[in-house]
Amino acid sequence: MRIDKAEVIVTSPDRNFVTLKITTEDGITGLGDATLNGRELAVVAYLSEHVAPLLIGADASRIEDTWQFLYRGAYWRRGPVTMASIAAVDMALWDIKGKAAGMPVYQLLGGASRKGLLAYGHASGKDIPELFDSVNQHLDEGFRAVRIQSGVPGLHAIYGIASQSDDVGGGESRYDHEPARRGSKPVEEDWDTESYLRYIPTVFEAVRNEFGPALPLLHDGHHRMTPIQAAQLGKSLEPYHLFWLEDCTPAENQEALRLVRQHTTTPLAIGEVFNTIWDFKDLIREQLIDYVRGAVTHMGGITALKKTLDYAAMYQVSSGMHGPTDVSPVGMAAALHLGLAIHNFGIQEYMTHGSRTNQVFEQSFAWNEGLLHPGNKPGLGVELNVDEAGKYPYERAYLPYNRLADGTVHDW
Ligand code: CS2
Ligand code: MG
Repeated sequence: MRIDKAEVIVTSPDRNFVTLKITTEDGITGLGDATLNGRELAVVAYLSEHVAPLLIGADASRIEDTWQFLYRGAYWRRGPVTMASIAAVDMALWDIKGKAAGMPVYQLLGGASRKGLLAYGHASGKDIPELFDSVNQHLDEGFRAVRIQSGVPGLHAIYGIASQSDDVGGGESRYDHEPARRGSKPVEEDWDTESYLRYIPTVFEAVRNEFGPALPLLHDGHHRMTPIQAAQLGKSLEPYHLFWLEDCTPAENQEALRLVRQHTTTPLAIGEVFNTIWDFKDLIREQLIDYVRGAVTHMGGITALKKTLDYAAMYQVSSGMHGPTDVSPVGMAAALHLGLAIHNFGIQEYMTHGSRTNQVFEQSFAWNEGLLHPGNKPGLGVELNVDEAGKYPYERAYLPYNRLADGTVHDW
């Protein structure tokens, strides 16, 4: 099954997406997601200039060997651009192998370990009434778990509040939050950790009082706290029994989690910005996290993330794959196939894509009673409508950044 073509397709229906399309000499096609939010064109260059030429004539059936060739052969290993590029090739080859075998990818990964994947949605609000509306909307849509993000009095624009982002281009307002903003410069947002630490526990108290003790509630600290602040927040949220507290500290300083663990039993999730198993190894081995947040798109593909999750299983650490709108429908499909097959599945993030995106990417996953299923089409089950994609050329967009009241740049 020789590779005949490797095309890098950039489209921007509701937001920018980078997709690798590999075609074999027998006409079988495979898709891979290589979207790196706010840095999309760097991956386009890496794929088009350095990887695609190496794939022509290669044997599409040799997934592991191709992975090792692209990882070790690059000499310069790891990092978000390299690993998103390798991920796209890996996903496309699994898609092709599934189509050639006439099987959905999860069957190649060992078959289904469950009937569907518990998923959480992004509930948010500038204030409590708006937040309650958002939770109710997600429950009405069938979600059985929700992430809670709230505005903080005194702060104008903070991460995760959908109603702030009134336009993501083309005039469509979204309930789910799309952080990247089209434009020539990133938007500046404000932040103050002390105000946040005082306010967020009161939000969870209100949500528990309103929605009861059983609803799984998640929260994203989005890399903004020092280790002791994260320990404080984890402790103050214990009465509300969170499913997880995510990205409580910037991920580079992994020892920070030891201090957080010493002070709180709130479950911890981390890793959406991680790119290889090496980023997770010590955190998993030392039981410093409970959920692996890596995404197929940013962790070097299905091949690499499966190895990381198999390692995590030895330590009873579960998956919590990153599934925001900047993971394309192809990356999402790959996450669903992997999530269905592994034993240590925890939960899947599920931000719904926009209507134009759903026209560009024809998908076959199912959403039923709060559970996602990848579907049973051969391969990953997603096709790219090239003509539709061609209608939406790339538009420069950036993730926001933060400044504290004194002007200091802070983690966004
Ligand atoms: C977030 C993301 O979904 C999440 O957990 O952390 O929305 C994140 O901000 C974006 O994916 C960044 O591109
Ligand atoms: Mg996150």
